[in-house]
Amino acid sequence: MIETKKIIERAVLVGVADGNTSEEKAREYLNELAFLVTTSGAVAVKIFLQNLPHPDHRTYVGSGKLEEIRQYVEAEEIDIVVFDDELSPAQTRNVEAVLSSAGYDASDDAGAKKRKGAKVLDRTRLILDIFALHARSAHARTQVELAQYQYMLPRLTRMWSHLSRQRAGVGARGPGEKEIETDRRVVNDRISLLKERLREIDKQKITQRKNREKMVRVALVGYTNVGKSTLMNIISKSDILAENKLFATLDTTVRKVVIGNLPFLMSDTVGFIRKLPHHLVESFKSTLDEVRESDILLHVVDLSHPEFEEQIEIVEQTLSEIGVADKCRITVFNKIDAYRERQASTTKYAPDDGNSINNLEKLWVKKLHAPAFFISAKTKENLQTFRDFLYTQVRKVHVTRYPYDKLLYEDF
Ligand SMILES: Nc1nc2c(ncn2[C@@H]2O[C@H](COP(=O)(O)OP(=O)(O)OP(=O)(O)O)[C@@H](O)[C@H]2O)c(=O)[nH]1
Ligand SMILES: [Mg+2]
Repeated sequence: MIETKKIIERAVLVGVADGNTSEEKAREYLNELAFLVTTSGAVAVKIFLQNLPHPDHRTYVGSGKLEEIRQYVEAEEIDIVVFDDELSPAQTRNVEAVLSSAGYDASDDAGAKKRKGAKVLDRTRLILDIFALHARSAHARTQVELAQYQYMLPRLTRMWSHLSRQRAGVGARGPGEKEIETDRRVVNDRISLLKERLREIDKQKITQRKNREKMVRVALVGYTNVGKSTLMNIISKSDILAENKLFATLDTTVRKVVIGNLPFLMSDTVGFIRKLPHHLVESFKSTLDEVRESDILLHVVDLSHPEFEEQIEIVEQTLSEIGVADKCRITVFNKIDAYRERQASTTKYAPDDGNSINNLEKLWVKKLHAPAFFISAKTKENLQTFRDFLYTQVRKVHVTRYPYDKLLYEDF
């Protein structure tokens, strides 16, 4: 029997701490990039961080730094170099000219001859790659493919020839895997076709949504990996994939939930991230229709994440981008169990006795001018209080829509 050993590609990460980003913050960003790399199936082995007033317009980092990276890539036989920003077509070309002659492409099965050249990926292409990996439904696959082609279009001549030298592995999933087409016209035709297909799917979705009549709709939104699907599973007693991965969920799932005797619809959807590629936001617009058409948004936050405040801002920005900034909002600070653990390991004091959570709650209710709950979807702490509150909010919307039902709920 022939044994095929899966080779895990090794990556180095490259970031810039510029005028707006402290070195500490840039490291935090690179940790997130490392998590993206892990999610895509590779492993990050080293970080290169340069302090610059702004990224170099020709090569992103300075030429000295790039040479240092090249030497490392060559010495350590690195497979992928990932940049923590979307590189311009020119930057990609220049960086590739230096790096693709260094290192080895290890995506061959064991025994096959190794080829020179490290892959150059930017943040956008890595995220597109993860989306391609996780897309299950025809809807999600079409949306990702459209975003990939749109990203490729301005990079076409260089990218196709570059892709043709690569085979499977991180950064090469989706259309790049298929036959290489060199004709820009063919790609444009493909983009039109995908858009047409999406329009068809959208039509079906609109009909589906109309059939749901005027049920109250609650949508879970939030940064990726905060626990949206876990919370959805608990509240709706369903079984959606929840994993310690970025972008585990791509399709919107809608479930009917009944609390007390009140039925409503709850949806779980794709998570947001810092610098979400704009092509993806564009092509995932219809996935986000469920959010746009919902009555109440549950913004789930991972309280245990060191950057949770920035994540809140990013989600708010993305919500504005899709035009739902003013929608009724409940903020759910999740993972208080992990938050306490982190507190206990980083302070000399006794483990949290609940006081700091109470204080945080007061602080955030004041800051947000809106209801906020501190829960753990894992241990179910405070879940009942949150569920009771959700019931009252859904009921408020419900009775405005079905006034004659009011009597039914009067005594509840
Ligand atoms: N410690 C702890 N972990 C949690 C809690 N809730 C969820 N998790 C874990 O966090 C990880 C992400 O959970 P998901 O529910 O997949 O998160 P998501 O927001 O749906 O993520 P995406 O779909 O990738 O955007 C999983 O490993 C969960 O088990 C919690 O309250 N405490
Ligand atoms: Mg999810």
